Amino acid sequence: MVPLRLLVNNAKRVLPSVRPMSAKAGPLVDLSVDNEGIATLTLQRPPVNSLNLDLLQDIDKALDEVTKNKAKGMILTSSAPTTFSAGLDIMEMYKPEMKRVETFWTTLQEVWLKLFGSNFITVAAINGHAPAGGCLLAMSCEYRVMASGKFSTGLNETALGIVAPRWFMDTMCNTISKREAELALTSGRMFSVEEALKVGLIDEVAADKAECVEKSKNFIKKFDRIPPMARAYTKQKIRGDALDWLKKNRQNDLKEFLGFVTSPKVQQSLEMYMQMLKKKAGK
Ligand code: CO8
Repeated sequence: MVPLRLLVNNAKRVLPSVRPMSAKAGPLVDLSVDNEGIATLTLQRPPVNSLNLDLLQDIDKALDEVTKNKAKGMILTSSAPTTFSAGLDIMEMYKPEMKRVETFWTTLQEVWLKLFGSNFITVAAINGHAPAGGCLLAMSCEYRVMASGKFSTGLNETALGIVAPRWFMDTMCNTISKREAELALTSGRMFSVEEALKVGLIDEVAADKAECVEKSKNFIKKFDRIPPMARAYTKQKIRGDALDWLKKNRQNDLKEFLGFVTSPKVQQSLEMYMQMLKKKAGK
């Protein structure tokens, strides 16, 4: 794996005239920072950015880089034309090798803790479909701008016969009302862009990806006059209960996931679901 590199992002303060910077961060993600200190983390695992172990590990490293380089904000987006992320890679959970699937889940936990709990400002520029784990990533950010189109987002686990982990639910309850979250989670509801906007699952709609990114930057810039420390502490306090729960229950959560993923019934559901996806694609 190519090591992540992130060019210095404090160019505005130190070298005001320096051109916008971009660093190829690795094969599965791209990390760039503009001269205003806004990082863009682009998921680029074709075709649909399904979150396998390698992609999660690259996201994890990229989040460390953004923290280390003190970017003031980060936009999370995707290079795929019509998908933000298809969620967890089902192939990681189908007939899994135990050591790998364990690392897979603990890496997902780590990514969530870093993204949901980041001190820097986070915005998801959702340029396409964002089901399940894709929705989790988007909801873990502080603000969401979604491209208009026939896209959908939501936590569909229940519809697949899966129970979303507690911290997935907490993330949704942090985004929309508990009442709306309960209705959505129990029915595995997928929201159209318009529905997502209405319920507050996304904050703004944009015409296309470029406008998503522009609106995301505008959101980050709104905080230019807010002292960063006060902002970060406030975010930490509001998100504290959910973060503390996972920090204290990581082992149990892993155990629960491993029990789930090794159950024959779940394996059967995953197999049927993969077949359905392939059939849909006419393959
Ligand atoms: N994992 C693996 N492969 C996938 C996934 C996925 N999540 N999604 C799509 N693919 C594959 C397809 O099978 C297809 O493969 P191939 O080219 O070999 O046929 C390829 O990616 C492209 O997919 P599509 O043709 O479907 O692409 P579209 O652009 O038409 O549609 C969508 C994009 C809308 C994203 C569509 O692919 C889709 O709906 N995918 C499934 C999304 C989903 O339901 N994900 C759920 C994953 S589970 C999860 O994230 C949380 C689990 C929590 C576990 C909790 C345990 C306790």
